[in-house]
Amino acid sequence: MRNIAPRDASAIEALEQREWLESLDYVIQQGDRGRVQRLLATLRHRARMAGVALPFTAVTAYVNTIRPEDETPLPGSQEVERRIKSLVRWNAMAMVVRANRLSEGIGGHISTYASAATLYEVAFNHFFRGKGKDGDGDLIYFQGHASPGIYARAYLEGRIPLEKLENFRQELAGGGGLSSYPHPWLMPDFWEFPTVSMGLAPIMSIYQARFNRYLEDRGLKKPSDSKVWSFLGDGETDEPEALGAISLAAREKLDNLIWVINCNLQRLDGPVRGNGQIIQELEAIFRGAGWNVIKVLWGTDWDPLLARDHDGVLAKRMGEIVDGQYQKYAVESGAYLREHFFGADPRLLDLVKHLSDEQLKKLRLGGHDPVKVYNAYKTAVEHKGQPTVILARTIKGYGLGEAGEGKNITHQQKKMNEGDLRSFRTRFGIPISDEEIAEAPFYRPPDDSPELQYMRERRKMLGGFVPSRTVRVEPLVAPTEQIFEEFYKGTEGRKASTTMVFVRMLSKLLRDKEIGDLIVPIVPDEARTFGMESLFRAVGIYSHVGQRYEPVDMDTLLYYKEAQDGQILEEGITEAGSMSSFIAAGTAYATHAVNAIPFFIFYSMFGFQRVADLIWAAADSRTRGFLLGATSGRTTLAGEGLQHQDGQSHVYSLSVPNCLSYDPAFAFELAVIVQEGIRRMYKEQESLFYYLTVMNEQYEMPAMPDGARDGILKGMYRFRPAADRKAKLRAQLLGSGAILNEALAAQTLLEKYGVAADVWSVTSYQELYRDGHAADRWNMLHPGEKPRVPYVAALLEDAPGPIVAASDYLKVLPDSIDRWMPRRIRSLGTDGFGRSEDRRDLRNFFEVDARFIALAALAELAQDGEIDRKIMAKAIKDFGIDPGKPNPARS
Ligand SMILES: Cc1ncc(C[n+]2csc(CCOP(=O)(O)OP(=O)(O)O)c2C)c(N)n1
Ligand SMILES: [Mg+2]
Repeated sequence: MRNIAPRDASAIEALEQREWLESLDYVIQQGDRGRVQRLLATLRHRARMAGVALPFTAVTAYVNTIRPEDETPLPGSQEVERRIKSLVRWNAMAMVVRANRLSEGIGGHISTYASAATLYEVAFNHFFRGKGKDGDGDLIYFQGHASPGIYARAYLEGRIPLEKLENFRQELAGGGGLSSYPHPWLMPDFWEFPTVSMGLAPIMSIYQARFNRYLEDRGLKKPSDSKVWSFLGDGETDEPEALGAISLAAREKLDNLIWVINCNLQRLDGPVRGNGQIIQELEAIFRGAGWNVIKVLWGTDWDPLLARDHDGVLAKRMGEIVDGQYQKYAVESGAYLREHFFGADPRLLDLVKHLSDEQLKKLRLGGHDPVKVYNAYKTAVEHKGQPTVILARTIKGYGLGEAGEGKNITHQQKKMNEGDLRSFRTRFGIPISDEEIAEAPFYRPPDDSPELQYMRERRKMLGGFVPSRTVRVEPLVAPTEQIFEEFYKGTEGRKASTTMVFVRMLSKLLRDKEIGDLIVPIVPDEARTFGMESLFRAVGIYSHVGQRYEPVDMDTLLYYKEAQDGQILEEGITEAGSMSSFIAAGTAYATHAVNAIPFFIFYSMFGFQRVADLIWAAADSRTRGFLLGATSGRTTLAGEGLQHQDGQSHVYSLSVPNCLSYDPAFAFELAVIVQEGIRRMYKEQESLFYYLTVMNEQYEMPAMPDGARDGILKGMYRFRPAADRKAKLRAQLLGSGAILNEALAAQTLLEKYGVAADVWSVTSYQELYRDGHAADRWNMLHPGEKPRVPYVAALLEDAPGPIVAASDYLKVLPDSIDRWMPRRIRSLGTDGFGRSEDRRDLRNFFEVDARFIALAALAELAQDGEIDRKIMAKAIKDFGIDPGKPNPARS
């Protein structure tokens, strides 16, 4: 090949580039963007095939995604909307300031809403759809710390009275108040979704959008184009849950999902990425995951500057400033901006030479510009085939001026002095006089003012006020007794585990004519572990696109069947995602008037321990349904050891007020509990959910003793009384779950020592504990009335002898009911780290087997002076117990 001189080479390249650009310009001018895209894709492919490595870039320039020439003007009156927004701003600020004057330190946030006001107001006036007549509106996750703004708007709309506004964060005040953050539990007619534990709203919104599709695909809800909106902070995106499921949203093509990330570049302590650019970082992540990304960085004021930026110096400069520096520009003067931002290049200085310092200071950011925000939302709503994320740049504490705008302290600013208030008022044109200003009074124009009329009109056109939670569901007919009958009979000699029993019960419920369609089985890649794989074929695994492949096990009876109307949500390995599905399904009675009945079955250890905060969110959301902790019990799950053996979930679950927890031992117990749960949640429409532990030890399931039903639900009943109730030596043995069998075996062991023991099944320490405390409390407050007796106290009132309680969970569970016992309870449990072993050795290790239960009873009898301590020593020998064994609680 002939050598080309360097000068010639660059000349050739320049020529080449010009020719190629001219060709490209020609195609662009034809006006078909698809053609341009295809052409470039073909070129890229050709280069790659020829071995040319192309650099990967997931980010676009630091400018707006939507070009000014593609924008549409904002419909309606920008001026009235601006005035409405100012009124909301003022009242939101006043709420926090006034609350803190009344009660120092009561808290609240001014600056989050101040930065997000435009993002919300544009949506309220043009996009958020209320539930209207057909009940199918948008589902909106409001950023928790922006709640003052949402309340302030509801006040202007006439939905929240002044007294309540005065009682922001003082919910116990006379007449009631407003909860600090969105809590459906506390304001069930207003808030739909709890959002304040950061990171949870984003993941919940993804699964909510997917669940909306699920209901449509399964014919349980009319198809609609309603959207799920989630508003989050840029700092919030550091929570693993926030971004952890974004690929699911893209994979499922959830174009009914829109995220708005308020990129004020700040979190609580300081900048989100002082030395970097959070917006570019997020753009790369979301584009990489397959989302439609819309950057709204610069306001309309910047458009003419960018239009004249022919050689791209301005865009380049915009892209090289780190966030910490941008924050500095936000608090500095126009002169500073000129010197430090534009001063970097004479061409930049030239671009803005016609603007005064004052005008420079006023150049607005995209997230504060209604036209830019409107166009972003419009594009998002119309976008097909992908979820959309809007990255909107704003200033934290916008409008607070010296009191905090853009400053690092702004997140927690709750006070405004008279001067601050005066400037805020003047900046936003609120008609409050200098005399009144110090009070920071609320301001609401007359009902017939153009602002309030406009607000109401817009909301009427959009289907009503939001947020608003309305339950329109009809109570469900409870499933027939028939479904559960076989479980009352027991297994008649066959062995089964409670997990197997549960799966059988679930299959029967799925086939039920009344409620079968409403059952939503949710499982995170453990269906085979729990023996649920028969359901794959029976009801199908949900997939919006059906099954596009021939499953490898097609020729087997139980093949892996995916279907568009599949019923099972097989979530893969994500407990957080499964929990989010559980919440979406368990609140469908409120969001879609559908009585969906979710059963989320997980490895018990990865439930309360792993995703307890989402379980708390479920409680706050008034979720209904069943959580199933499978392979539960620290000594019942053999082999797996420390990593998997759950001994604490019943302790965690005790802290969730509307969660009822049970540790059933037998099929009939489980049947009674599930039947009652469905009745209470779906027929009586109570806001409860259930946590049931099911185990994998197989044993014969007995028939239900007469009269046990009530006790099963209340938490305890006598399963097998002592054979000789007149015996001199008596004891009471309490067992739960699989450990009940150990108590029964201990009953036999004790007979050899002349001790006649009653055996009780404790299905729920939580229920006993809650009932006991409720009675104590009532008695304390009603001294003149006949005292109430806690259920468990009445049950054991005349029960003679020591009381020994054993479960597969921590000793603190039985200890929790000690107060209502006729004598001190002796608790056996599984405190300590688990081990990988078989069941027999584990129960020896944790000291919860029949021998230890019997020995504990003998020890109590010896302490009472009823038997000689030598008998204890004999038992230790007879039972082969090693007294020198390490304490499992510490080893
Ligand atoms: C899980 C969790 N951790 C911490 C907090 C406390 N917190 C509340 S707001 C906040 C900063 C929020 O910053 P960002 O997400 O950027 O929202 P902004 O107010 O800036 O819009 C923090 C740390 C919380 N609410 N939840
Ligand atoms: Mg922020």
